[in-house]
Amino acid sequence: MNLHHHRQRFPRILFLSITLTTLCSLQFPIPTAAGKDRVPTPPLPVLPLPSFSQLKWQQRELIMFLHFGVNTFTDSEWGTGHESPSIFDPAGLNAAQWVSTAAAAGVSLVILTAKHHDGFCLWPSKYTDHSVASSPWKGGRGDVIRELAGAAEAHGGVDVGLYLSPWDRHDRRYGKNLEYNEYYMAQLQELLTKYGDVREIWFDGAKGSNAPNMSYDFADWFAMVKELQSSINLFSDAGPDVRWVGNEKGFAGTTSWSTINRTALSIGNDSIVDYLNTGDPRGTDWLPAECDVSIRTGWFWHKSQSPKKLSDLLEIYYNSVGRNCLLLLNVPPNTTGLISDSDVRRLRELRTAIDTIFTTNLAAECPAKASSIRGGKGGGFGPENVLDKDHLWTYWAPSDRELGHGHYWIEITCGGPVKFNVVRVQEAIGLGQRIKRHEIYVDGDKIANGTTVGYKRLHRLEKGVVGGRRVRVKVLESRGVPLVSSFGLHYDPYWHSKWQ
Ligand code: FUL
Repeated sequence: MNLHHHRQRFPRILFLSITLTTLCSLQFPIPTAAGKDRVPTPPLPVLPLPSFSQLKWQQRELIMFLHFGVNTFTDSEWGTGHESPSIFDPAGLNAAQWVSTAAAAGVSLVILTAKHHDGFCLWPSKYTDHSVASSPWKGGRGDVIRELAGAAEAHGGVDVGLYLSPWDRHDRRYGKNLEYNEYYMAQLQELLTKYGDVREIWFDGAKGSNAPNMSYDFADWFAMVKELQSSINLFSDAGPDVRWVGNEKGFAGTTSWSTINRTALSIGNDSIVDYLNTGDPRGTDWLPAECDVSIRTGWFWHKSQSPKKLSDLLEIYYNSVGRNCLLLLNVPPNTTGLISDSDVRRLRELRTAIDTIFTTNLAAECPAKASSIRGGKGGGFGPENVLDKDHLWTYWAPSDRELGHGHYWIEITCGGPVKFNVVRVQEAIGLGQRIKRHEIYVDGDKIANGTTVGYKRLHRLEKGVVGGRRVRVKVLESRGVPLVSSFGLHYDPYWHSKWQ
């Protein structure tokens, strides 16, 4: 009796498991008990995740720094703090020109040095007379921040950020902990309550070696900033929202994690620059890197300097935006108070170049397939998502069953050969940064490889233009399953590979 039962059950189990396997491999949406197709849920996020403000920030890609102040008039980079306000007289200052220059370059955020290390304030602060109020500009009634905020509002689409140097070479309170921290807090409060929305605030860690000892109350400053402007991003070497990339060349690491351990960071600490540059796949904090670099040699305007070549700026773009970083490009206004024509022209060229390269995705019409699909075809996670216009929330997700096998791939096959020299890959970072190692193949030949991808990874092909029909992105290692949100093949006419 018992034996008979066993014989009966064995084929049924076999039948059931064959049916399930067949169903899964056909990759149809998973049927529910009620017989209805179940829409598959998104995969679990891999922590940490970006905040809403960090995601908005990341999508800006290119932002602009405006270094402007007494140094503009003294031809120096670090003012002594002894400059007389009488030298500040940018007679033709026109913040609308700064904003329109930024907008034409595709920049959606401009960060102005409200106060640099010299202590001179570009707004009439109530807490010092070392400001525009003591200058001849507009008879002492000017306010550069008001001009910028007004111009940005009038233009629309360009947000304002501010830099307030902690190191102050002018103010006598500097070095007296309580007094200077109070002064700094009071100025922060002015800046964050008088000028509308401020989207980013820069806390610079620089300090001269002979500067008086001073211990900044960063924790209190940061807390107050968030209370006054909840959606602002705070930048410093150590975040809390955006971190320094560890150099001023505009280059992120070839490995570039937006995750890091904040407990390992401190402001103005030279020993952490490499860690800042690469981030940390085991990091418990989402703290993406910002690449700051100047369009000229110096941060401030100098008559003797001119903007970098377009090819250098493109190199910077590929090594920052193309490595999961935001590019903060400094374009310093001159003594007239305008961005010089040469810089305006160079920025326009840069925008034209970026648009020329990236507006057309040569893979856009090519059918895509993948190693597996979460929930099967029609479940919303197919590889076709990597070719749509959304670079964040529609993505290809492989089946969980693939987890740990390490052979995830997506592949596009075009009707005819495509000629390209740039490959773009993007991850759905809203669910965490995952990819640790990847390779790109064209018709079976490996043409590029790398570690991280993050929001955006650009491979400018060393060997120049490649022609092929089938292009595969293979993910060899990842934290959880990889989620690819966008993929592109592009042609960069400005790229002259040393192999060509
Ligand atoms: C540095 C400063 O010392 C430079 O003058 C400049 O402002 C740069 C962005 O940050 O730390």
